[in-house]
Order: sequence, then C-alpha cells, then structure tokens
Amino acid sequence: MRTYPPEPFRIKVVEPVKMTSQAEREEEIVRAGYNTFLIQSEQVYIDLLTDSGTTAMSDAQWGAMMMGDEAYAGSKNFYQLERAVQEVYGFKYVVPTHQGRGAENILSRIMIRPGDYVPGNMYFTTTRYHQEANGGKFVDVVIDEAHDSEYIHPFKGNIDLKKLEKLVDEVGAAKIPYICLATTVNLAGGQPVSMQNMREVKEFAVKHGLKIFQDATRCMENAYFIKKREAGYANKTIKEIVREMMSYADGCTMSGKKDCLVNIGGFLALNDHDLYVKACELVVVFEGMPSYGGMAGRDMAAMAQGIYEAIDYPYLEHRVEQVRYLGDRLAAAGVPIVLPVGGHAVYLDAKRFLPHLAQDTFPAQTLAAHLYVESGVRSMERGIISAGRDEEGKHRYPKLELVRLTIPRRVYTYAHMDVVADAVIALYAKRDTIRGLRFTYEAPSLRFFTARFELI
Ligand code: PLI
Repeated sequence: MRTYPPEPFRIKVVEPVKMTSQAEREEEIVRAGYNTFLIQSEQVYIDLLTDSGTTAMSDAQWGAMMMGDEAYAGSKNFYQLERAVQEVYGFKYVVPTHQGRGAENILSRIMIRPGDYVPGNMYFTTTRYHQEANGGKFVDVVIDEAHDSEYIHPFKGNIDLKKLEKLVDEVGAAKIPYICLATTVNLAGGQPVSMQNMREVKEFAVKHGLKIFQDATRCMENAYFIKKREAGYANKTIKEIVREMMSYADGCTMSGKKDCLVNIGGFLALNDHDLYVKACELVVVFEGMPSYGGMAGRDMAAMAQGIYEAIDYPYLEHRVEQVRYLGDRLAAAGVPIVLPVGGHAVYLDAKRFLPHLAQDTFPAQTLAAHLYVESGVRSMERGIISAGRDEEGKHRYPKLELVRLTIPRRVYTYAHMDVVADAVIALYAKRDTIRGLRFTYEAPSLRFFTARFELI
C-alpha cells in the first residue's frame, strides 16, 4: 500500500544542478565563513536553505506572467490579485508589498507605539525586528510544548490563553496593539494552530477589545493539518478552512514566496477601512503605488494564479506528505528531529545531534556547515544565531537549537529526499568528530544572514 502520495505534476522544464567534490565544498565553506547563507548557489547540489521564493511555478503561472500589465497605476494584475485574496482569504482590502517583511514594516508602523507589547506564538526574525524597531516588545505566548522538540502534539503552534491573559493583566489591553498569530509556526518546526485555538483567541480578543493579525505565510499548510487532524474538518475544502481561519483575524501579513507559490511578492490584507487608508499612505513611501506595492504586474499575475493552485488538495497533500517522508526516514534511523514533522521542513535537533557542543559554540550553525561539506545539501541554522542578542547585548538562548531542512514547493522528488536522508544519517554516524564555531563577524541585527565564523 502506498503511504506517500506521488507527484501530482509532470516535469516540463529542468534545471541542471552541479555535483561538487568534497574538496570543492571544503574550500567553499571556508570562503562562506561557515555560513550557509553565504554559499554560492551554484556550489549547492540540493538546496534546502529555505522554501521562500524557491517554488517551481506552474505553466499557468508562467503563462500569466506573459500577460503582465506593467502600467504604473491601476494594473489589471492588481485587480486579479485583489480578487484572489478577497475570494480565498476573505479580507476586504489588499496592499501588495515586495515580500512579507514589507507588509510587516507597514503593519508595525501603523499599529505599534513605543512601550507596546506584541504577543505572538513564537517569534519570527523579520516579524520581531519590525515590532521592536517600532518600539514594541515581543512576548512569546505559544504553548510550552512548542519549545520541546520531542513532545508530540497535533497543534504545537497553539497560543496559550493563560499566557495571553497574564500579559493583559500585567500591562493592560491598551498596551497591546494586536495579537500576532502565525500559521504555521516556522521556528517551532512548521507546527500548525488548531481552529479551536483560533476561535478561542478570537473570543479572548473580542472580550478585551484586541485586534488579531495573522502571519498567514504558511496558512494553506496549516489548513491541511486542520483537515487531517481536527474533528469536523475532514470533509471541508482547503478554501473553506482558510476562510474560517481568516474570519477570526482582522487582517494578515503574507509572504507570497511561500504559500502563494511565487518567487517574489507579498501583501498586507485588512478589513478596517481606516487602517487600509493608513497602509496606503505608507506603502507609497516604502514600496510603491497601492496598485503594485513592490511588485511588477507580471509578478502579481503569477501570485493571483498561485493562490488558487495553493488551495488545490492534491498539490497540498503531496507537498506536506513529501516533507513527512523525509522526516520519517530520519526518525526511523534514530536521528533526533522535531516531532511531529511540520508542514514545510524537517528540523534536526542540533542539541541532541551534537550533545558535546555548548550552545555558545553554535551547534546548529556547525551542523549545517558540516552537512554541506559532506553532501552538498544546504540547510539553515534556526537556533542561537537566529535568535540574536537581547537589549543588554547578550545572546538569547532559545530552547530549540535547530537545523532546518526546508523543502521548496514542487521542486524536488522523493529520490532527492533519499539523498538528503542518507547524507544526514551518515553524518550522524560520525557526529563525535564535529567541532564548534566562533564568530569572526557579526552584524548588529538579523545577524544570521551575514555572520562569519571559524572552526574552534
Ligand atoms: O521573507 P519574506 O519577507 O517574504 O517573509 C518574512 C516571513 C514572515 N513570516 C514567516 C513565518 C516567515 O517564515 C517569513 C520568511 N521566512 C523565510 C525567509 C524563511 O526562510 O523561513
């Protein structure tokens, strides 16, 4: 019996990838300062750095790109995108941005004042950056289980209502501009939020007069988990589930580079007209006209089409189950990973993989660098380096010290997943030989992108 769905597409265009030698990769990792972000993509065999903007577009999306209306104002592709967002997400107003962080910038500037607190179900790097840059303080209100890589929970991204209540009691609702609800939770391992939790958070928000903005970056994958795991949703379509999810929010920020199946683009969606007017005032400063934001007409056309493809069940089933295939292979070999396997990536637990390395010698960064040298597979650190420093300049020490094997959408086959699994399993067998890293360069913010290291 087949337990993993086959590819629901056939391949029309191929992009050759280069197989490099271990000696070449050893040279490349030194050149890149042991930071996988700084490796040249041509030196990578299987690129699992991110699922962001790495999607393979469909023939219909490429066709739509040829219909790009590049008018400075009022492009027909904007109206296509607006219709797609209104129909699938259910929000009234749509402001296109160049990518997700463009929408985060605008939302944070409109909503957050110095001294505010922004509760969220675990931080995301750029989201928290914009909240803090506008004088807010991020407060983690995800359930405790999300910080435990071994704890099995169907909706590990849920908000802990007691934590939310405690925050409201301590600082008062007036100091909370909105609740930031991410679906799914990237840094917890791509973990979903249940519909019941969203409903309860909404009830709480209404009671206290709070707004909710979703970080809907991977909301389709979240909807898939709701369909599979939550009672009452098995017979609902992904679109129905997404609409219900969004009905509990006042708006969302979106990185189209993930669940809208495009290589660039994003949007801010809202229901409140006054907030929309403010967003339009800011989008012209930071992105462009409200009818294109930071996007070309053709990119809006591709994203409008991608939104409809993303709610297609066979696509979504293959996408999430392919990730599970990789996770199952690693778990069966005893490799420590975050469980349950999330929607977009398999996360190696670097603390358990390399227990002989202290967290301030950067186990996840080290593991990502070694995996590249061993196999040409590129992954990403999601641990102490990503967490950055606190107000006093000290490292934040997150409980989760992870390496993310992020699967691009519609790009790789199960055979590629086998290559990745074999490489990780081989590295696990010689884990005792791996040494840690120290900084040779560190940027003041979002340091993970550009930091450089050397072997200790
Ligand atoms: O990369 P952007 O600016 O389009 O989107 C920012 C962003 C916001 N929220 C979440 C949950 C993300 O995962 C996210 C971007 N993620 C990246 C780049 C990633 O590699 O996961």
